[in-house]
Amino acid sequence: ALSDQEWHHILHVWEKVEADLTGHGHAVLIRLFHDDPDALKFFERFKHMKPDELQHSEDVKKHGNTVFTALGKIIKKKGHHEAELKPLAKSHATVHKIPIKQLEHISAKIIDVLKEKHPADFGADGQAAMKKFLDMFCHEMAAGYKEHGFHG
Ligand code: HNN
Repeated sequence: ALSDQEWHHILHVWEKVEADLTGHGHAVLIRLFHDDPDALKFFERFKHMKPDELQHSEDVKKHGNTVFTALGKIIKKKGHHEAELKPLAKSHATVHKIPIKQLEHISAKIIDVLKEKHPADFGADGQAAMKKFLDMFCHEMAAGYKEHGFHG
């Protein structure tokens, strides 16, 4: 579990993120698709787009907002996020079939983007706390996946 101090660090940088959830989510997705083009194949709607199209796609922006809105809702529960996580584990296991590796990849990109966009509000302690949270998130998603028989 995370300490109050760790949640404080995470919520502090998240306040900055919320000024532009779409921009942050979009930046993370673009980074993910650039560094790991395999990630694109999970998106029927994006998988034929070239880098330049991805960069300008309203649909990719909208999905960035979806992902970051979901993440924010979980973060704000400060560990009491069962009700938010369960349906996500179910849909990502049974409908989207997203391997846990992809969740781990995007976690690393989230930290990279926050480091770049908020150097003053996301120092070593904040980065460590966010990593701990995202590791926990991936771990709990993996546990949820298993309940649905998906071992991705
Ligand atoms: O559960 C749902 O299907 C609702 C939509 C949703 C949400 C709230 C999705 C989602 C979809 C459906 C998009 C749609 O219908 O518009 C798809 C195809 N995801 C994907 C695919 C891949 C994917 Mn994710 N998600 N998501 C969320 C919410 C959060 C969320 N998703 C994630 C990753 C890493 C990938 C593979 C690249 C992802 C993460 C990390 C999060 C954050 C909690």
